[in-house]
Amino acid sequence: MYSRRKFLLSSLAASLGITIPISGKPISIRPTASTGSGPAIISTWPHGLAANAAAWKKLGKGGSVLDAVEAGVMVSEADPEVTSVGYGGLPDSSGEVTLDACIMNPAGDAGAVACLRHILHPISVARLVLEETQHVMLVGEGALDFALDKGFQKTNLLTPQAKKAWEEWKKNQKTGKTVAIGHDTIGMLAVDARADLAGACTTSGLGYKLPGRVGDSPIIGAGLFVDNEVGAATATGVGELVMKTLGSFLVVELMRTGVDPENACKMALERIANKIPLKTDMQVGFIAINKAGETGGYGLQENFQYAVMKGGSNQLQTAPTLL
Ligand code: SD4
Repeated sequence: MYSRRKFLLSSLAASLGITIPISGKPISIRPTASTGSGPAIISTWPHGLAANAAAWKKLGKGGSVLDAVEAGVMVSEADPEVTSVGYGGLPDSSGEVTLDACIMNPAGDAGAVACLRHILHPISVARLVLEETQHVMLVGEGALDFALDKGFQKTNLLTPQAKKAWEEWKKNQKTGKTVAIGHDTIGMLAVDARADLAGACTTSGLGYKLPGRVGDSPIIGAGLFVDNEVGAATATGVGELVMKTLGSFLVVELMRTGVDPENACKMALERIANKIPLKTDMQVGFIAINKAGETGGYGLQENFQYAVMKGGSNQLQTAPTLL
């Protein structure tokens, strides 16, 4: 178990950029994954590159940091090749595509939708929940009615490819074969030239989930958290692990103690690994940014990548791995 003493010591070590031996085993604190002052954008997975480019354009044209993260993740929502987000997302076990999304602005205001069907851009509905209601989250039919009321159109989100994959999955369920379920939720965090932060997270959730299942992505503090005094974090992967540990909130709180973004992500993964029995196919990735525009990410398992855009350069990074 990760004790309070270890936690405090490794936070201190991280803030000082040094190595402290704890329980005879040195905890090595690597320098932060990337440093610099804003504006900066970070987002999950390789499709984050295209999303970052769209977000950067907004920032460049004088858009707000909230406009930037919304425009960024909309690229993945509309991309049929991205099978965990929006159009083209894998459906639930009954063949329905249901979407979860949330967004936070520098003031700490939040909007979210969960289990929303038929709407291409759930992130924009989440933004309207933030801006035009006194609530934080709308779900299911209520979220759909709200979206239609606001002028969103119904769209068929189930692409022929996703339908085929679901049919294959159903066949394999009968024969007992297991099927890998992809994970490429987009979470995006941005800081602008005034050091204001915003974040957005949007997903179709785990493929073939139980109907009605909601993951971490629309839950403020789990899939996304922004605190304009400190930084922001977002998550991808098996949402149940992130929800049980309020992962993104934890990453931000670790940064508040002085831990750099990469090590804050690592320590939140250690919390998961120490608390929850894990299966080898369970992935979780966190990314984080602080007010200075420093960014970092960490994966539970191999192959977690994230995209960072700073000073006009947009680059894919492979995150270090905990297990
Ligand atoms: C969820 N965290 O619904 C999401 C899934 C995900 O890429 O990340 N997919 O649990």
